Amino acid sequence: MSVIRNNWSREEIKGIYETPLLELILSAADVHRAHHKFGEVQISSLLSIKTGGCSEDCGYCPQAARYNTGVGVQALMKVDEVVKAAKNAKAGGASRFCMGAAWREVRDNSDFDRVLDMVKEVNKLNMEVCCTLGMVNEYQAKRLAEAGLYAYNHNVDTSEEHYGDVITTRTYDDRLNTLENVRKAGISVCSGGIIGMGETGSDRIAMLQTLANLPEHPGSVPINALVPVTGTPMGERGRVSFDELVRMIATARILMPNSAVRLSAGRLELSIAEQALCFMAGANSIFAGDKLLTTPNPAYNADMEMFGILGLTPKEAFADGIPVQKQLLQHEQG
Ligand code: SAM
Ligand code: DTB
Ligand code: SF4
Repeated sequence: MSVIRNNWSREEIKGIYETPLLELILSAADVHRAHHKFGEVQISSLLSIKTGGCSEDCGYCPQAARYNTGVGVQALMKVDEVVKAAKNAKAGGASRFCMGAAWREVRDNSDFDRVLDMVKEVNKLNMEVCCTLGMVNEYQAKRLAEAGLYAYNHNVDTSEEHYGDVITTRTYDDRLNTLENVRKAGISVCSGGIIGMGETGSDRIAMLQTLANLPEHPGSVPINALVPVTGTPMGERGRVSFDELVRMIATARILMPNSAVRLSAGRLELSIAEQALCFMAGANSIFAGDKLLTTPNPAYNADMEMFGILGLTPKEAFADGIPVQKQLLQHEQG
């Protein structure tokens, strides 16, 4: 077992990140085997509950109102439609259900009340419920926790240094504050980033340092490869090569041994062999389903075929323990 540390230096991380690829994969695989059931992969299902029309200027995002990407605006979904989607996801083997909204931040209005109802209902299906709704304050995080939210996704996206080249409508500190509010509410933090946005190797190392030196390691760390979408400022960028993705995953695995490392956006471009290297290097979670939020993802059947070929098994919900809030809720419900 590796010691869990929150004081990684840039030099140490650089040393790991720059290890020759196969050796890096082997080291990460050792850490992975010591801390997780090898070959067990969490299937998360993603649903965009409110799409497009977002006020922010995130340079990668097809849902920002200011970019002409062809993504239409869709108001917040109804609770019963969401529950139906969650049931379908569960039937397909998903143990986590993540609801995403194209919001800058949560506001205390009837839409938020509806999201809280969605959380309560999906929770009853015995799935790990996750939301990604933009910034939240302490009080909103507490309300989400009380509704039974298991995890909250809010990515740091890139390094603090590179951040201003990607987003100008909110700061890196805003992001870290949201993560702190989520952590304090007892919700599992899900935070990672995107590679392929013109960042340097040092930026990637700095981003991993930010994540690994949080007061507690995030419960899950999504590593996204940029999906370039025409109309966004990053629409013409090339795709990252698989070895860069593997290197990021392996380094994240070594720095944060207990976290789930999620091979997130960008899988459509990867062969099964390339994904196999990602799983070897410590990835143990994916988003399954034909669509991410607005962009395509591998077909469900193709993923199940990959699970069969590689001998991967879906991870059960709550295998890492039931959070305090859910225990309280279950107690109340008798
Ligand atoms: N609006 C909320 C927010 O920004 O926190 C939640 C939804 S937002 C789409 C969630 C995350 O999706 C972003 O932080 C980013 O990391 C990721 N993402 C968005 N567009 C992407 C793209 N084109 N390629 C890869 N990842 C992307
Ligand atoms: C995360 O890190 N990746 C997911 C999830 N968290 C919300 C989103 C990826 C979105 C890719 C672009 C799209 O489909 O709109
Ligand atoms: Fe809005 Fe989130 Fe997209 Fe940024 S990433 S534009 S906040 S939906």
